[in-house]
Amino acid sequence: MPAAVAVAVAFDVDGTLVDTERDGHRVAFNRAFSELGVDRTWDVEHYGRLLAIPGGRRRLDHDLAAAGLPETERADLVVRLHERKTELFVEMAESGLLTPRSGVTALIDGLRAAGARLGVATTGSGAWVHQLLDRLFPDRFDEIVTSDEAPRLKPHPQAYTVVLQRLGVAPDACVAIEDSAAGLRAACGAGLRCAVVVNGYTRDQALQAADLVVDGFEPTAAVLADPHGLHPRRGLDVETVLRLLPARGSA
Ligand code: XBP
Ligand code: MG
Repeated sequence: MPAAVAVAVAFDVDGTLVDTERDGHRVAFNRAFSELGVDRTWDVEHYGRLLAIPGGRRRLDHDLAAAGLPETERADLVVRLHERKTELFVEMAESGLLTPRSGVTALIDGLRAAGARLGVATTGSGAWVHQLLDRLFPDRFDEIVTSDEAPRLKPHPQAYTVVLQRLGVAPDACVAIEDSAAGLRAACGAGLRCAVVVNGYTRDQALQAADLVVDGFEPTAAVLADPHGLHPRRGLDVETVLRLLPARGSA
């Protein structure tokens, strides 16, 4: 009788566990600009374009360079801006302003009850990731990998490769839950199956490589109203996630 194979689910953070970008990180960046006397404001549309650049520090450097700031003046300013932005984002996390995406906590608890090991693989900085996850998802994840442990940022697969090693599972025994094309590429690059839960910034991205694309963790009204259950953009429940894994040994 083959032993049961450990399975795992690795969650992305920004845009997946919490819809952090538009009203979280973007707002914190703008407050840091204002506090440090930098004449920049990232509106929703401009920040959406900047999200193509992984990592807040790189995003800042790219935008200030595009605004004509020479590298000699940018280097120190980018570090100070990102440090202040991170402090402001932690304050936002601690204020209760940031909440889990609807339905994601129930999925996490259901996967845990089904015996899956749970990990996090994010491009975000450890300084705020641990604060946010401790507050919103206490004691739910077995391993948390941030840009501190995986400095090669998505779409590079390093965050997923590291979380797989720490969880002790093989790539084909793990499903990634992502929100973006960059995260999808990182998960696929590490050999994981991947379900994408889109959001306002990622809905129109190229997601053809995903094993499943859904609008949210809970079925939308259109799905519930669909008598034949054929609506393609259903929610994401435990069985749907575990069905993405290849057949595995049973106890
Ligand atoms: C999203 C990112 C991060 C955040 C900002 O990470 O690209 O850079 O936008 O956080 P993921 P930092 O979707 O992988 O969770 O400013 O700490 O980089
Ligand atoms: Mg993300």
